[in-house]
Amino acid sequence: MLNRTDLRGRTPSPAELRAALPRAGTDVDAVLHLVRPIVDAVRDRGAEAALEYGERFDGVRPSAIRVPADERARALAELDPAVREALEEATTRARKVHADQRRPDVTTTVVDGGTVTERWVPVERVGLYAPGGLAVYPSTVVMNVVPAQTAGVGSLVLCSPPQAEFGGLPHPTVLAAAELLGVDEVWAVGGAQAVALLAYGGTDTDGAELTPVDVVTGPGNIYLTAAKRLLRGLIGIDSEAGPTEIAVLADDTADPAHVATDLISQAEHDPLAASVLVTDSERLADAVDAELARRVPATKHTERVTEALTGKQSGIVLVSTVDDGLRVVDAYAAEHLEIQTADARAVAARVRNAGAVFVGPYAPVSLGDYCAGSNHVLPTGGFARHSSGLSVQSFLRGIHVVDYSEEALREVAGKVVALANAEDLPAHGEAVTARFES
Ligand code: HSO
Ligand code: ZN
Repeated sequence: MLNRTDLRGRTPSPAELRAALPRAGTDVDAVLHLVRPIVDAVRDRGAEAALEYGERFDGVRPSAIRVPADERARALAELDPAVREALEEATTRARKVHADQRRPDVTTTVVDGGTVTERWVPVERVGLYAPGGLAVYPSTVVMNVVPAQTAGVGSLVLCSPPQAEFGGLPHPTVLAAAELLGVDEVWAVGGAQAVALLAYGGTDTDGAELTPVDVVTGPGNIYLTAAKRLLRGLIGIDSEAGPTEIAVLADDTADPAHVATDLISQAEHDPLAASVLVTDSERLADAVDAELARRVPATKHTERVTEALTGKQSGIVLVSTVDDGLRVVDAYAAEHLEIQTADARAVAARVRNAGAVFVGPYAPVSLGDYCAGSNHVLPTGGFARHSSGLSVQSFLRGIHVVDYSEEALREVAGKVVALANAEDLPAHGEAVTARFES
């Protein structure tokens, strides 16, 4: 059922590969003109405008943006104990991994009496986004909150769209996850209007202050991404997230049922999700196709899975060797890359571009989605060539602290003056020499 691209016997350049590979063109620029008026309205009219857009797009208008504390406590009390236990396990594992990401401040002694310290300081206040839409994502609450808390962010706001079914509150599992993790505030607002309200702040319907944040992270639809692009600068953002992607690099040793179920698992997110198999084995390709034909009609979300798998963004890429396959997956730079080959560890160690790599038969992407300890907010659309997934680092700034003694400055004064004069900025040099005029 998957489209095939046959690259056997060809040696395309990375640029040619990128053009030849299946990929959805999500054109964020194309919706900027729709999102700009929303952002402007929220800037000018705050919560009132955000609620109007919520009514239009989510079909419900909560009485206030900020979710009352008792609603959060109730959601947690009513949460299925098995889900609570699973969320706690996911959180514990994520905390373990993210705690190890913390970097110590580093002081370098450049010369006697002259030091530069890189001091890692968390941002003050962040807005985290958990999407609604086709599915609900309490796991995304974990993946956003854990690195922010581990970084030491002082104040956390979680935004999630209001749900008509739940009287204008975000989904109860999202509320429960926020409560479990100790998020400071939850706002019932989604999409572009959520990003704008986080960036500009405003006054809630009950007169309470909605204080702006410094950074907004978390995945969402194309309109939310467009709002992040428009507001970047006023706020910091994580990598722009598009529809989810899985690439599997597999050879003849892979189990076709594993490959097929993993391709289906990510296709389940979105009709625009991408599932790509790269293999040097036509036999495996045929077997995976046969598994898909059998499993897709039986899966719960057949319709969106079928749309995703048969879309132009998904497919099988046939290559001559696993080495050629590595070149293909590097050019593709998938959000998630599974290596299901002989000696998978050695192959995985050679991957250059991917949001996250899953090694061997027992590390499916859905393990990483929930309980591996790794983060699942990852770069999509080829952004893995230049960006990382969400981590503690996403919430820290490295501040250079420069500390020089009189002697250390005197020693280098001539060099500063020479460079300042070379740039025709003599006042820069004079700021140094003035200190040594008696
Ligand atoms: N695969 C998604 C994350 C997710 N999956 C959440 C299930 N729930 C993007 O990495
Ligand atoms: Zn997933």
